[in-house]
Amino acid sequence: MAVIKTLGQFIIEKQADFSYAKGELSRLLRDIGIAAKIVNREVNKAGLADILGDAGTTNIQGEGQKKLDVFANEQFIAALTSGGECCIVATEEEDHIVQITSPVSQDAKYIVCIDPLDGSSNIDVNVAVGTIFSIYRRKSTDGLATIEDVLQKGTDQVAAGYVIYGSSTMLVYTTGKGVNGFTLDPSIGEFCLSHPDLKMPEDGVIYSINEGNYVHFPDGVKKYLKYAQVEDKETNRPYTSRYIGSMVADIHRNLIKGGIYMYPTTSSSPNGKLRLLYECNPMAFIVEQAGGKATDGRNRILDLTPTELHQRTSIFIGSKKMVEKAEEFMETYSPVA
Ligand code: P6P
Repeated sequence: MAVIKTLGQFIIEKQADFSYAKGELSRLLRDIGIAAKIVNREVNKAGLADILGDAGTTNIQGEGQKKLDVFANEQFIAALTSGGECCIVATEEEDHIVQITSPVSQDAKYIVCIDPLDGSSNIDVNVAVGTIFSIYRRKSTDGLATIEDVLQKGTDQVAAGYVIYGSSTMLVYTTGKGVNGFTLDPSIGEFCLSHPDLKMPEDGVIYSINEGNYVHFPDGVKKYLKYAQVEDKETNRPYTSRYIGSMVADIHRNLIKGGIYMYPTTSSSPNGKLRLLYECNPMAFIVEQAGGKATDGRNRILDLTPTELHQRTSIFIGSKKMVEKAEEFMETYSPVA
């Protein structure tokens, strides 16, 4: 009889790994897990509840907000507020940082950057969507935490994770000691350890990119795509193209099977589309902890210095050998559009 290990049990068990604010980080991770279960409940019945379609509002990116991403944003902020371990939330859905000023949170030690519902354009067509989160220590020591506490390099993350609301709902996270995956068992309402010590295959045959942007890609990307499509049995080419339009789902598949996800600069997105703080940094931390690699085509994602809350970057992330091969093409040909 397999022993069930819940997310809560695992977090407590691994608490000894934390050298700073052990109990607080454990509590924060559990708070995120609780909000994920609430969001999952709504995602799973999205077609029934009156939360499909647009909320009529737009986020700072000018993207139409679907009701479910507004709901998800509210749930995570509420969970982090009641948990009391987080003093600031930086979220894709809010133009500015959200100060958690409840008395309990005044001396909270952590900052959370979050994309509450990534890939939300897929909600109405029943395709996997995800939540992405990143956790930093607060650096300031007095008064209210500020944007300076949020603009930290990816190498300063203390934890990062994602939730994928797919054929099953999984929570995958790291605290810098490897990557572990938990699958939600709806019959007991618990995330249970299902993918201990996840490792990304060093190489792969899957590439994920929106080829609709082909004419706008840098030459290095165009050359890499042609390399991927040319037959060469020794290097298992042509590769397979898989693009879901949901970064969490594409990267999760590549984490399990091997592969590379790319969102390069294009002429319409000269700095790339994906956001550094709450999409690329957390996913890069997780993928590196699983043995993969994440760069902007030349520079390590985790080393990039954030200067703005919703800053964008190009990203090449996945199996180490595939990212390195793509970097070779970026190095040889023009690295920008
Ligand atoms: P495009 C979703 O909006 C997202 O941020 C990622 O999850 C996804 O991979 C990408 O953008 C899709 O962008 O331009 O290909 O539709």
